[in-house]
Amino acid sequence: MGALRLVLGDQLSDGLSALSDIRDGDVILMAEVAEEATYVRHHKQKIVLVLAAMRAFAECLRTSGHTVRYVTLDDAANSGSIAGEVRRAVKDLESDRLIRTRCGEWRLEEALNALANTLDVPVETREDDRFICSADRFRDWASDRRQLRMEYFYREMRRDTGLLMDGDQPEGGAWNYDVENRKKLPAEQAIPPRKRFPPDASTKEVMALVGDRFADHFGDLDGFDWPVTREQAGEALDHFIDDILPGFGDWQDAMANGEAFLWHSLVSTSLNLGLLDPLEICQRAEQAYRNGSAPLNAVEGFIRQILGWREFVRGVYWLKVPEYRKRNALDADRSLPWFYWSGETDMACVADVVEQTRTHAYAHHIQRLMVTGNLAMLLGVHPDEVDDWYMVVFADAYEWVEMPNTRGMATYADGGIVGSKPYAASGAYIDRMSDYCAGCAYDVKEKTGEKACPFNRLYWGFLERNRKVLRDNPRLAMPYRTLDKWPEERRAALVDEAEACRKALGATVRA
Ligand code: FAD
Ligand code: DLZ
Ligand code: SF4
Repeated sequence: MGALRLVLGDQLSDGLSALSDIRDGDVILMAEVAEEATYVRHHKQKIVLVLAAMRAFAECLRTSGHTVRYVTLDDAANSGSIAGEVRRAVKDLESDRLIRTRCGEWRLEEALNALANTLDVPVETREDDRFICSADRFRDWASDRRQLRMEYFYREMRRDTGLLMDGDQPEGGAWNYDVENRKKLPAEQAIPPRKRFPPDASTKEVMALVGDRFADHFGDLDGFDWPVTREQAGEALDHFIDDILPGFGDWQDAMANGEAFLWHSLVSTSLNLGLLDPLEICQRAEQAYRNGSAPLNAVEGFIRQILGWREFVRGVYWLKVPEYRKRNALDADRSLPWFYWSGETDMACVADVVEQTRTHAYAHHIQRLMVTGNLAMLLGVHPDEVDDWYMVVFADAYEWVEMPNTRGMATYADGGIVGSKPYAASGAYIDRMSDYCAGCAYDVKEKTGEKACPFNRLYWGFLERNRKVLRDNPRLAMPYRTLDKWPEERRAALVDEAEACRKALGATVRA
């Protein structure tokens, strides 16, 4: 008899609140369950990542002297769900209480709250304190604001943590150096090689299991090389800080055909599992600036992603869920075109993003936002289908971070909670930030007709179609002023042009 302490697949942190006061007689429960791999049909590499990291973490716990009940996916008695495994463990071990850390996703949190009402033992649910800003702190910050804007939240977090501060002023005199972080990659610019982590014997075992059980899930398995232990995640971080971070700022928004990683940190997979700590990463980046090995635009830009965006979207998610999951401000009603899965499209930018996503379960932020996200918004794809795709295809996907990015930032389905305007853009943006258009079957200079870049064909029709919701947005005043100067027939023709493009790309009205 002792406490049962639950550790979920994305709670692989030594300092997890559910483990903080562990004592002799307590048992840690970790369970590989089919439900977590199939509630959305995750990329095969995501499943391998989580299960391989869980096995490695369980081994560390055992080495530190803890008792771990570890249920494998192929255990004949496995009930298939976390709730089922908790119930089974409480009964088998005659545990006197359950101690757990709040889940990252609302879905599982609800399921475990429902379970608590039916268990015969008390359940203690502890906060997940592996974030820089607690849920309460965020709620406080948000409570007296009409609009939630990341930039103001970020400044407050800078003050709270002292990161990149010079007394009470921002280091260098500005809070944000984004204007310096929008350079296109010159053709001759060498791209640095990245440290990757080929699978060891234990990970290969998981790969065989996943290849067998989830053969029909999206994505390649063979090239799996993500860090799965805290040590590997630490090595990857060292490599990023020492060799890559100096170029992070300049090329943050750049895209290059066939180049998945560029100067991005690749820390999200480890960070979201709990193998790395967000504050520690920010402090390491700041140190690189203070000792002169990385410039301010790179370090500020990088810290803002973690201290600002990551903490902000997590706060928004827990503030607005579950209502947020239903938002569809633009009444998007189309289905997701098949090429999002197959990659079979003449659009060079989309084909490259889908291909590298299949290979690595990764695409960098601008690819997610301005290629696949922008296109889904311009096409009017229903947010449920957009969410499903983003949750499936990326190794770092968890609803708390995926949904505010997808339903908020990328598609404006939340009606402006996360972003102050839709990030809608024509092909000119992609042309400016990448080398995709030079090798594309479509013409980025053409605005209409079958040969024209689909982003161009869709852009004005999108604005006209969504006039009622977007016309009064001050940040869209300029394009609407342009539209308003055009006669009604021309505006109607733009809607027809967009409709023809939606049809040509297979964005049909959902059944
Ligand atoms: P870097 O570019 O090196 O950035 C450093 C870190 O900052 C990231 O690891 C991440 O932890 C954080 N970060 C950067 N941007 C964001 C952001 N907008 N929101 C939250 N954290 C951010 N990130 C996820 O972790 N999981 C997701 O499921 C996810 N889905 C996304 C969906 C869409 C439509 C968009 C536009 C963005 C999404 N992001 C998601 C945010 C971002 O694209 C990824 O965090 C980033 O690409 C991961 O690669 P990296 O570690 O190399 O990031
Ligand atoms: C993502 C995932 C997968 C694929 N499998 C498991 C699992 O077998 N066992 C587990 O404890 N966690 C898994 N996870 C992570 C959970 O989905 C995650 O903890 C919840 O979504 C809450 O964020
Ligand atoms: Fe993408 Fe359009 Fe450029 Fe083709 S022309 S790569 S579709 S932006």
